[in-house]
Parts: sequence; structure tokens; C-alpha cells
Amino acid sequence: MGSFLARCKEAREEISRMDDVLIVHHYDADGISSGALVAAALEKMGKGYSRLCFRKLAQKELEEIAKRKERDVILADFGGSVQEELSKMGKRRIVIIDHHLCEEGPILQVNPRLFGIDGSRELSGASTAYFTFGLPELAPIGIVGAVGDVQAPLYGWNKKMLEEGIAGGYVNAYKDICMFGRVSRPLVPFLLYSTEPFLPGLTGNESNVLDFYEKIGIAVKDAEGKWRSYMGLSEDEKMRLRSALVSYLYEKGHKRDAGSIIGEVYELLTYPPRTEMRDASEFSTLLNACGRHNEPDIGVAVMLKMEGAYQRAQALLELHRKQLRDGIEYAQKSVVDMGPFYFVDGRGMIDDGIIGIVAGMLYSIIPPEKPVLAIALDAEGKIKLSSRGTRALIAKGLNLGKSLEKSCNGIGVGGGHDIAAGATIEADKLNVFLERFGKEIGEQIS
Ligand SMILES: [Mn+2]
Repeated sequence: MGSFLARCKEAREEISRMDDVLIVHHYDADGISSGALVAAALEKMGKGYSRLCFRKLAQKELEEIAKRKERDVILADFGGSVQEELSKMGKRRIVIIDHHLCEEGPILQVNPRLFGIDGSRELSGASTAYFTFGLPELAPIGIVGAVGDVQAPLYGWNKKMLEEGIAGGYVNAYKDICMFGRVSRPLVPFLLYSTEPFLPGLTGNESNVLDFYEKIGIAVKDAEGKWRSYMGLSEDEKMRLRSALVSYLYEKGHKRDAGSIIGEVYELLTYPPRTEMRDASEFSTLLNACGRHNEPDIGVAVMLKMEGAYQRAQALLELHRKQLRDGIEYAQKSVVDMGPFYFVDGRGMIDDGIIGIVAGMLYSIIPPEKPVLAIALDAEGKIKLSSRGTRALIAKGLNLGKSLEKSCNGIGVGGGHDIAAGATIEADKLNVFLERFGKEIGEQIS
């Protein structure tokens, strides 16, 4: 079977023989990081490249790759499941860097799962790419990808990458508040625009936010009248703000959120301070915003520090966050208790690209005693469904993946995990679906 690192070396040697490279990568934060990492590594090896980013690798995408004139191809964060198709394209050299489920096939593939390493928790696409090239200065990019794929706190192979990055002086890791804006936002918008977690009474309420800071004795402006940010606070002030937020959420009955706002954070020393690029989690949010708004190339350009890219990415992030705020506000107003579950009809109001995030965020507002189902319309006019549960509900028997799969029988396709699942159904089949779904959930939890 050989070892993972031996496979990395084999792939690296094959890549060193390439001279006409097309990089093809996935569009989410990990996929963008994977593409950027391969691009950066090729630059360091003195090789030119072209790059393509896709949401999936279906027939249309495969045809596009086949038509390209480049003779060598590197796939990143996907590709393991289409090896037969890739091998028939007549390309000269192909390397796959992936971490999703797959088997050995005709193409040279670096994938932790082929070596008994958990590719859903211990290595992402970008961190697999990191080990493929073995360049410690690229650890920040690998870390952003892993964090973007919800693999923080990093452990195992991801942690090995982190340690190499720390040893080289490219990264720092420590425990801190892990809310968006820790690094990039002034104190007021830090709380005012917080959606993960939603801070009841503070998110969206500026005068309450100002009162909150006043009560705990933290000035939001410095002596010169400039807005302060969390990173600019003294250690004592940081501690006061952290514990005040934890107890605030506790008092509001949001114990889960209270426990989740402190965690390991990763500071990327190779990117500018006081920007989203300095923090792995904020960076991954920035990349997701680019991917979701069909501008993954901007995300790659930001990672490669290309001029003007950051400003464009920031604009996309603002748009993304505004859509989320509007979406959650609408969901909060319109959520209906359907008996076995809560239901949000976001058709025409909430973008289908963020309906899943909105469904997940609802638990900051509604009691966690039932699963949530939220719907939106997709580009083809079909209904996209997204459902979320809690650990406590799963302990009682809830399995959303199964219930969605069953409820979609004959009217659409659905499935996923026990705690989060999604589906797409025909536009006129909503009532059939809701009836079946309610029944399924009732049977699971009773
Ligand atoms: Mn991935």
C-alpha cells in the first residue's frame, strides 16, 4: 500500500516533469485554497500554468477539460471519482489531489483515504496539496483550506502542517475568541454584524452594542478618536470582552453558542495585519463569498496576493454578509411551527446558495427542540430544501439524511448527514413532500 508521504513524493516527481499545466479545482474555500496552493507551488518550481474552477465535475466540465490544449492536468479537491473519464482524454500526465471518498484507479492520485487517513477530519484538499509539494511557506494556504472545510481545531496531519508552518515563522496558533471580525472589524461592527453566532439583542442593534461596551468599560474609540478593534485591545480588555460575551450568551439561554465562541485560531503571518487575510477562519469566509458569487478566480488571486484582488473580494464578502443578514431576518419573521419541525419558506426572498446557512443559523433564534426545514428556489425554478438538526435531536433518533431521502422518493433527490441534509424537488410537489417529511420526523423522534 505504501505510505501517504511516498505517494506525495511520487506525485511531486510527476508534476516536476510537467511543462504545460492546467490546474482544475473546486470552487469552495478549500477548493480555492487547493487551486491557489498548486498555483503557488508551480510558480516556485518556475512553471507556468492555466487554471479552471468548477462547482462539480460532470459531463460538461469533463468535455471542457478534454478540449483544452494543455497536455498536463492537475486536479485539486476533486477528481478521484472520475478517473476513467480523465484517463480517456488523451492527456500526457495527470495528477489528482483529492480527499473525498474514492478508490485507486488508473490515475496517480494523492488522497489520504487511500492510506487509511481520515480525509474528512485530518486532511482537506488544500492540506493534501500542501503535503504533495512539501513547502512550509505554503502552510498558511493549506490551513485556510482545512479551516474552510470545518477541520479546525487542526489535528493529526493537519497539525503536522501547522507545526511546520509555525516552525518556519509563517503561522501562529493560539486560543482566542473565534468570531468573524476578530482581526478585520472595528469593535462595533464586530458585534453588530455577528451572524455566527447570532447575538440576540446585539446583532443588528447598534445602541445595545454601544451600551454593552460601556457596561464592561471598553472604549470603542482610542484617544485619537479612531475605532478600535478586538486585536487592538489590551490583554485585560480582551479577556473582559470574551467573558462578557460568554456570560451574555449564557444568560440568554444560548449555551451552545457560548461554548463555541472560544477556540483555537490561526494567524497567518504572511498576510497583511488587520485584514480578513490575517486569520484563517476569516480568510475562508472571504473565499467562500467569492465562490458563492461565481468569482472563485478572485479568491485565488487574493491568496496569491495579486494587486486589487483583495478589494474585490471584500466587496463580495459585504454582499454575502448583507444577504445573510437579510435572509436570517426574513427567516426569523416568517418561521412557522409545523408540528414535528420548523419551516421557513424563503422562495423569492432567500438565495438558494445561502439557504443552508440560514437554516443553520436559525437555532440562534428559535428553541432547538425541533429540526428546521428551509426552502428556496433554484435557478431552474425547482425547490431547494435544506434541513438542520441538533446533536440532542440525533440522540433521540433524528436522521435528516434518511428522512429527506425517503420523503423525496419519486418527486426529487435528497440526502446528506444525520444533522444536516439537503434536497431538490419539483416546484409543484411541496405539499407532498411536507406531509411525508413531517411523518418521517415524527416516527424518528417519537
Ligand atoms: Mn475539500
